[in-house]
Amino acid sequence: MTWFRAGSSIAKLAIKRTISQTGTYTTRKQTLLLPSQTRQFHTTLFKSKSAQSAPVPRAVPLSRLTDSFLDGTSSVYLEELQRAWENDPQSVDESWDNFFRNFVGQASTSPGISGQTIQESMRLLLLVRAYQVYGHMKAKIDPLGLETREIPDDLDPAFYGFTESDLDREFFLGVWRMSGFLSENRPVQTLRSILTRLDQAYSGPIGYEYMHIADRERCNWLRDRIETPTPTQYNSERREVILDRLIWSTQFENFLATKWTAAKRFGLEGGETLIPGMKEMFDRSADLGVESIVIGMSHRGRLNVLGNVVRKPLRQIFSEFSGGTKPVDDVGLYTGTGDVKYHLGTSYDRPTRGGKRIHLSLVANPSHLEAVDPVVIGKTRAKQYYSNDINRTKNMGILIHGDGSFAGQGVVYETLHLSGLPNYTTGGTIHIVVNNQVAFTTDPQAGRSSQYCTDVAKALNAPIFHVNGDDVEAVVHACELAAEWRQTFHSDVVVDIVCYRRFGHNEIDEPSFTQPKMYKIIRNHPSSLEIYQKKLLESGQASKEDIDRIQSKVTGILNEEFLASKDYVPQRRDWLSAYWLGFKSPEQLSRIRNTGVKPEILKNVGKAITTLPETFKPHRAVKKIFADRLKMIETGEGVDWAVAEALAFATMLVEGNHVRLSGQDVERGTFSHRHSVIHDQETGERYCPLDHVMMNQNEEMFTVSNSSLSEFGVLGFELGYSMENPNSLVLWEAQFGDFSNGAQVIFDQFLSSGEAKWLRQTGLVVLLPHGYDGQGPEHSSSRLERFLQMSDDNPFVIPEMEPTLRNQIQTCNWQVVNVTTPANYFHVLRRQLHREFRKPLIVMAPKNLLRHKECKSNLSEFDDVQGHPGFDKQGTRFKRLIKDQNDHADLEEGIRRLVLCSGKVYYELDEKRKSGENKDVAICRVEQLCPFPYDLIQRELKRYPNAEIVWCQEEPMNMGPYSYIAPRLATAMKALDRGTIDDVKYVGRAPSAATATGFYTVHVREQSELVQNALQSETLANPTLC
Ligand SMILES: Cc1ncc(C[n+]2csc(CCOP(=O)(O)OP(=O)(O)O)c2C)c(N)n1
Ligand SMILES: [Mg+2]
Repeated sequence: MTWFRAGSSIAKLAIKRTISQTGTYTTRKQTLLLPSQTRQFHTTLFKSKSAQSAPVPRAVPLSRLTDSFLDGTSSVYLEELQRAWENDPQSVDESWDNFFRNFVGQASTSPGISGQTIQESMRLLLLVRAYQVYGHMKAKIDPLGLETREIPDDLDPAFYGFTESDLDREFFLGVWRMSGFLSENRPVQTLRSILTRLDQAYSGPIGYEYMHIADRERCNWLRDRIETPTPTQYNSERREVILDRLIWSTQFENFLATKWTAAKRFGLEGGETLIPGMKEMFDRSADLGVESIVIGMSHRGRLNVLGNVVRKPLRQIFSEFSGGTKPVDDVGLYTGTGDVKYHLGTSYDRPTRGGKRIHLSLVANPSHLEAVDPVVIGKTRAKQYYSNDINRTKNMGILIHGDGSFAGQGVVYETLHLSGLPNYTTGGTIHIVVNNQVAFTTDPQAGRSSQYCTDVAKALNAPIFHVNGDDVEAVVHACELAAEWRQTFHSDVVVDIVCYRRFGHNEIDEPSFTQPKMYKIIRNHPSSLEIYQKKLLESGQASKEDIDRIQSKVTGILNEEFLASKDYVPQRRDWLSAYWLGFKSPEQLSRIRNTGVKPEILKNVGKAITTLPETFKPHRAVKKIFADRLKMIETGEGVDWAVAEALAFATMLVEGNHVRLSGQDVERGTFSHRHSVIHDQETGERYCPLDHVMMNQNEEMFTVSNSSLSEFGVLGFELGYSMENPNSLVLWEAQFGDFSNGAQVIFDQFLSSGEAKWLRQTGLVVLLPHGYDGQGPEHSSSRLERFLQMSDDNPFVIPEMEPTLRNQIQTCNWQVVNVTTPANYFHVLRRQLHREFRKPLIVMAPKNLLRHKECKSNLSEFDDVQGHPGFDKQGTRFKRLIKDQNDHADLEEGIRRLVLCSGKVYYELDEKRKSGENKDVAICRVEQLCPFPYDLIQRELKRYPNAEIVWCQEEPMNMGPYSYIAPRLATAMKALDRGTIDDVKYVGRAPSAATATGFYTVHVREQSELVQNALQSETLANPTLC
């Protein structure tokens, strides 16, 4: 390709000298200034480069510029145009008239292109292409002008052999199957005009990155909008709105700064144009059909967004700033722990410029940057489902990022990667980066390896608009364009607002400690408002009076709201969105309901979920599984885990709920047990029995979906999904529970504490396969101890346990269960929806119990018939504790040991007991670990008054439930005068750093030893370790 490097270096040097003197394109004859522009654009310079010598281009007659130059379609088009011109020269554009006159040798009004060579044409095209690809490298996007970027050679006309003398030559450029420069009905332009327009389009205050998108239609769409003949101009009405919004944004921060000088607010100063940008984006989105927007953002500018964009009442914001008062609820004191002001969420209906209304919700978020991203997307997706937004054009997610966190946090990538997945897509998220070019004290050079902080989005084929944050009209334009892109292509788009941070990371930080040079510049840098006002005044587009009028209006309102804030009393409990009306806070007792289902319904849905279409050809083994399942339903015996789960889902669907299960490989199930989607072995067609429980069932009503290989992103998504509507059972399953700590931030910051901090309930179910079966340290433990440690029930206080008064679960932050029977699993899932509040449920899910011959239930354990033999009179429901399966009376004085355990170790203990002489040992299963079932534990303590009390677990002593159980069991014992914590005897593995041994033989030995120990006839030492 070296021959493209045409043009002598001497000529280029000469040109460079001339240009550097004038700063404009010059020719010997004349000095031409660029057309007057409303914005500042870079000037294309011919750069001096030691170009290699190249063959001298040879002129080629136009007649030979045929298909080697134009593709087939273009030449046909040309011929048609020529015919039209021959018939009537007036019928074509003047430029075409000139073109054809030149072509046939007639006199024309322009010099013509008769000297154009094929090589020149191709080089010109390469130059245009280079601008499309690299033009952003030259764009003036940094308001501080700090960035020293090497402009690629590809943008230098001299690189392609063009010299100064070519500037006023006309070149043939058009008629390609492309938009923008290469498609105009204007075949010839001077090189000067081409360069000027390229600079205006690509190297002005917006740098466009989109050529990584491998889709001609999308690129053309953008080219159409970028390569416009003249830059966008807003009319006076729009300019006034933009000015008004920028004044609001700027004054809001100033006001807070003067009223609360020492308070942390993570102000937006330096990035104030975000607000007019967002508002215009929302207005444009509303014009294009968006009715509801879910917003996620971190600290920077959050209060400004809350006040000026979401329209949270300013008096409320100011009241919270002054320390606020805890919200007073009309029904109780359900106020939680609260959170700092810049984390709180809210939602409002906001009128738009176009006269519509748009619902905005800002999701509460923790300090953990970017953690809210997947939550917002999940909530958006749920809104789309509930509003039947099939095209995903009515509900949209918007995420606002910091430059440091967008580049650094992995969850950004995990979230972006959900965007195109059928069961996770939301039809495109708009990302705005408030790129203040610093992260706390860290410079971009230390904070990322990529050129831009937004490079991660290129993996998604998202267009990226880098815009100078000082240029409010450019910001507005980029934001509008993003809204149009999203509504047109239903995919992600990024607006990177390159700005600065006027003060420190927060208002009490000193930024010059670490960024002295930057802050020297910032100190003297005018605000974006000052810049805009000056521009409007100088161009006569606004008068001083206009500006003063808006300024004093805003000051007046801010002061009024400040005064009103002093008497502000928060009234409304705003966690109750429409769907949640009627749901109870912890002070309002929720009824305990049975979760059993009528036998005929069980049989009916059971049949639906076990029958496959006759023509469907499943795998042989799957066919047998389904035949066996049908038998379970028909005989009512031996119902296994997978069928119990499917029955729970099916019955909830019949009751009108939405059910959604997502996670890695959940369709088949990691352990090949679920088979909720089966595949025709000949056609590959999929069939999901749970989609056919009812006639004409909406396909999405039951959703089961394999997810991307992400924990943080997907769990966050499902959490957001679950929070939208309580009438849904949303479940996330980890491949193995061990991997769930990849989503630790979601567990810690949202799931365990979200209700306390933000008064938002969720009934999300998390299935974590857990259990010691010799698969080594990374496939055994869900870290049950951590979930229990995060539980907030007081270990030393027994709450009210009387069934009609009990609200233990309502006041606890979540539920942690380790269920051992299919029926109990069925009930615990159904319990999630059959109550008037929502609470997260952490399930230690089984692995080997999925096929364990003893781990079966009869259909009678699922039904609602009261008084089955062996069951409580209450009918069937979730059993928080399963008492000993031997037929023990209310008082068993002969039992010498009560072994309490949880999970699959029960079956091993039971088997051992059956094989030996241990009839004087009782074994009870604590199915619900948290909140602790004090009442049932005490019932069992009373049943066995002489028993030694043992906690047996298969996890190492520093793991598993032991540390949670011991103090609570002791509290229960103490209340009955049955001893203290010293009397809670531990039997299990010794403390360990790793969760489990990697040697199978060691596992087997340990496992049998701990079971043996728990049942040994001698009194136990405490602890008894293996
Ligand atoms: C996950 C996470 N890690 C670290 C922090 C601590 N922290 C708070 S703000 C901040 C810098 C953020 O920089 P950037 O994303 O550029 O946003 P900016 O504050 O500049 O707007 C850091 C590291 C955090 N909040 N979250
Ligand atoms: Mg930053």
